Amino acid sequence: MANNLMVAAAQLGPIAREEPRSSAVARMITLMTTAKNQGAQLVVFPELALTTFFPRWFMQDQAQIDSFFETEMPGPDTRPLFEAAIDLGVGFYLGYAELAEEKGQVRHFNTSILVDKTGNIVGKYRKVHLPGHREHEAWRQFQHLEKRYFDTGDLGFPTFKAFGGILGMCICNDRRWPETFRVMGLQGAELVMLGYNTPVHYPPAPEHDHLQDFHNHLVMQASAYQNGTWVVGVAKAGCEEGCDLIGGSCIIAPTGEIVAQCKTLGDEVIIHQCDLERCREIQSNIFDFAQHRQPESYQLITATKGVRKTV
Ligand code: ING
Repeated sequence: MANNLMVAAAQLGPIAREEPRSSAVARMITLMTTAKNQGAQLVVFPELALTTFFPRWFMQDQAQIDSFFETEMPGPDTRPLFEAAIDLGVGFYLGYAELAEEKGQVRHFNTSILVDKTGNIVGKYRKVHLPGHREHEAWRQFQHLEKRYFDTGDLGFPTFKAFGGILGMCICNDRRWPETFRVMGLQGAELVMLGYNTPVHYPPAPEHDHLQDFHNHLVMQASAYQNGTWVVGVAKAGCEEGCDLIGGSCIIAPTGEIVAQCKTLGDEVIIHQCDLERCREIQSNIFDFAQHRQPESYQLITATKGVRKTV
């Protein structure tokens, strides 16, 4: 018995540093409307979709840094997106920079939310794997200061019962770490959504620049297959403030097959009918965790952060 969910990936082209949130929101409403017209029930937007990818610049003035963050969600700039979703009757994943005051502390997170078709936030995730560095590194063509501007996500990798299935979220660099998807796989995730901002040029290893698109799909396809889950990966793409970002937004089946892929580096919608029941083909067979996993042999995975040589 199929359990179909029409999912759209709404890729964004570049967002200029001076582009107001209202402009990014207007572009996302256009994409959401296009997706709805093609039958979408759920629309996935990129990571940090409201502003330019600001970690590419070194900033010291906290007010300037905080200008890229949202203090409320929805807020005045994002409410139109929520209202459009309610009018259209679609849900969405949104990546944004979250400024939170919790237990008397101000925290900064690279966050995503899952919003249902009535405009309720039914899920929140805060990015765990923060790539890049903390201090200005002049040798780099551009900075990647996520470790400077964001706190490590403190919500783990939760899953959410929504849209008729078990859904999970992660963000960008998280997709490169198999632990991300396995933790959600062990919760029975059937569809994992993620947004990304991935530069073509990777300063520490420029000899890998030509492999960025390959690595992007490699990790998402492997993670989909190894956990028997649908994966929807959505780029902020194109040349953004002089920095080339990869595209390659795609929808991947639990078999690891890419079933839909963006062809441009701009604002673009792709859509696919995701039968969540197809997860069973993998989760009840080759990756039936209860039948085949041997956790007693995996203890090192959580016992140590870095390499602990045994020879
Ligand atoms: N961006 C990049 C990503 O993980 C990166 C950082 C680029 C890491 C290229 C390795 C190679 O896709 C974010 N925002 O995490």
